Amino acid sequence: MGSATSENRGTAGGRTPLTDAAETGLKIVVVGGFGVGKTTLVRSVSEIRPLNTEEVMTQAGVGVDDTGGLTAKTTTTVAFDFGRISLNDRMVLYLFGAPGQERFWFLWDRLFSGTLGAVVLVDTRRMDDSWYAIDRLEHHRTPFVVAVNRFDGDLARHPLDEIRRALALPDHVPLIDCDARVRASGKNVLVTLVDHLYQQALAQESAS
Ligand SMILES: Nc1nc2c(ncn2[C@@H]2O[C@H](COP(=O)(O)OP(=O)(O)OP(=O)(O)O)[C@@H](O)[C@H]2O)c(=O)[nH]1
Ligand SMILES: [Mg+2]
Repeated sequence: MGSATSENRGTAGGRTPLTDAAETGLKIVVVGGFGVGKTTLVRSVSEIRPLNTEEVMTQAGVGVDDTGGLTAKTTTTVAFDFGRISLNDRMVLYLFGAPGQERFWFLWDRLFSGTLGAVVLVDTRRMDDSWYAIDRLEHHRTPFVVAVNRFDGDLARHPLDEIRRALALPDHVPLIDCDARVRASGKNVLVTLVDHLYQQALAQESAS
């Protein structure tokens, strides 16, 4: 899974017990097109050994699975990923990574049940794959942030404002860059989402 950095090495394999003070558990889903790095993100930030349902892609998937542009990818999520991260002593996020392939999308609506917020991961090489995720989240009225997983590291090639326009994202939806392989970067995505949820809750409170 990519190159491990000193930041993510060792965290996913460990078993950090949940602190006694933990009182707020939030369910978060990570969605997006095929191969954008959803499993990678859950793995790199999770403080428990994540549950993954990866299967090796075989010849049987040729012509069914659209692997265009993803020559190095050998496995795919067939149900979901599950991980956990404590943002602070009291707030714990339960992370569910969705399967990206179209033939497993029927699982998504169930996965959304009880979800407080979502991360949409985007790969600029396959931007169209993001539409379905954004559409489903808007349908469920689930607040979300969009994180661009920069596979080539080239932030200048597709600036964020260009991506915002291409995805027709309203201004209030946070849009950030990330590297799903790096724990600190993945954690930053989650903190951005929690901040967004908090701001939304405040806005709703003052409106009522
Ligand atoms: N170069 C590079 N590779 C990445 C990055 N993020 C993920 N990868 C690699 O891209 C591949 C796809 O990542 P996954 O995490 O399996 O993607 P996924 O979205 O879970 O895929 P599905 O579940 O099949 O939809 C893996 O081989 C990762 O190591 C990145 O930021 N840069
Ligand atoms: Mg996956």
